[in-house]
Amino acid sequence: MKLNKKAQITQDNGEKKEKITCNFLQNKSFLAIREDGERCDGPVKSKRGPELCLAEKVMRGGGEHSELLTATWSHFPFLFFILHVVNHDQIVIFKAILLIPFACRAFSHHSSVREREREREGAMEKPEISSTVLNCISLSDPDIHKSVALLKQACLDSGFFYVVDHGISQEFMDEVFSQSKKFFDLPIKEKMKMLRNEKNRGYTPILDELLDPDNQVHGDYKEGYYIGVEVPQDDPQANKPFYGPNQWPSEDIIPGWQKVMKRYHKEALRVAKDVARIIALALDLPSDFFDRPEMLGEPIATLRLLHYEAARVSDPSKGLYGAGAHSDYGLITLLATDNVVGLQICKDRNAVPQVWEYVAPLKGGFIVNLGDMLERWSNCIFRSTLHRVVLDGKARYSMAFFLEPSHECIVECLPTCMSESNPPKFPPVTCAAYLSQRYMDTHADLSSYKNHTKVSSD
Ligand SMILES: O=C(O)CCC(=O)C(=O)O
Ligand SMILES: [Fe+2]
Repeated sequence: MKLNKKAQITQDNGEKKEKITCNFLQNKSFLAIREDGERCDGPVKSKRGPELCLAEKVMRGGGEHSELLTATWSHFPFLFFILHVVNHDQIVIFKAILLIPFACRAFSHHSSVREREREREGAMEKPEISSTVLNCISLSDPDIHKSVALLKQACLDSGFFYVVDHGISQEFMDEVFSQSKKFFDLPIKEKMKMLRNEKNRGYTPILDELLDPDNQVHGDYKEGYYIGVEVPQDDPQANKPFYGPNQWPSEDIIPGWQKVMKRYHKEALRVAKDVARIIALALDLPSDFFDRPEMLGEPIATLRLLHYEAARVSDPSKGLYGAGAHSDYGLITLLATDNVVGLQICKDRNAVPQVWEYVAPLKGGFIVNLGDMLERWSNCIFRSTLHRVVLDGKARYSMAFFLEPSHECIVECLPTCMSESNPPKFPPVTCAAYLSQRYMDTHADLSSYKNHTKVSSD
């Protein structure tokens, strides 16, 4: 950017006075820097004018950069004039002071650049986000009709519901969270040794994933770890795109980690299949519809541990998110979270403005959401809902378990979800092809980590 003007103002905050240099850029933007070289955030009060400058820090491309906040100078030309003349001829200041009432009037219309920014944000997005109320399905409830009715209503309404009484003890859940934290606490050099491979197994660093390129300035502020179905390298099944051996941190580094994660993967798969049976009933299908070999016979079932770093504050108005808006790809996702709030859903992705609601964490329970393959199977009768993670600087841990069908499974409109007046909305697609495309669209190219892995393995 080209620097056009420079001006100094004195901020008087009652206790001390400090000089602030404002750099005007192409008469449109400005950057305020204090005497000590610090960038100045927030409104600066000056004896000569109510508010002058704002600067914003944003994170871009993984490193810290500063971005200028654009101020429309056309709204307050008088103030600019004051700054301009003060800088060049101190005597003219008295003439300029006469203009202050006009300047103040201009400001009373536009109380501050920041406020207008906020108003603009407000017009795009509701600033106060409420919590949604989700149906809760108990897997131990003997009244299956009740469970089916609750689940069906949730699938039609939000595509999200809670599942409790699933048979995984709280003690074991706590153990899995604690082991997950141990992994993310490792030095980055250690974690990079287990960088995600072409089978999507292993570590995904911060910013690796970009879920919502239209609204995000860079990737998600989260790191993750993928654990899939364990298939030895010499097994013919390992040729399939989503099957193969997992990567495991060595026992010396985190003892017991592999055993805990393998057990959790198995337990979560059992719960997910239980939920799939209720979904089948809700779609007027036999309860074991998804259990058939060509469906969930050899599922692609992926556990993803997630860690949202502390001190990374999300800001939708600036395109900064813990996880960008997306819908999941498969049949269903079982999400276990710690008690840090952050998950938001948008029930109607086409609404303008979009309305986002928080989903409250539920200790010991799963938040379950439907994926895009189920939306395709059900011809959009069941909803695969947009969701994202917005954080206020607290660290957060979650574990997503994605249930997708067998590689060769053909995802096509279910017989109970089409009619003459409601023909299939999507062409049939194989699970593996669909999934490969979705992963490719959202994850960084592995070649971009070449230098990192070289350094880590040195
Ligand atoms: O961490 C969360 O709460 C959500 C994660 C998520 O949506 C995902 O991994 O697909
Ligand atoms: Fe998700």
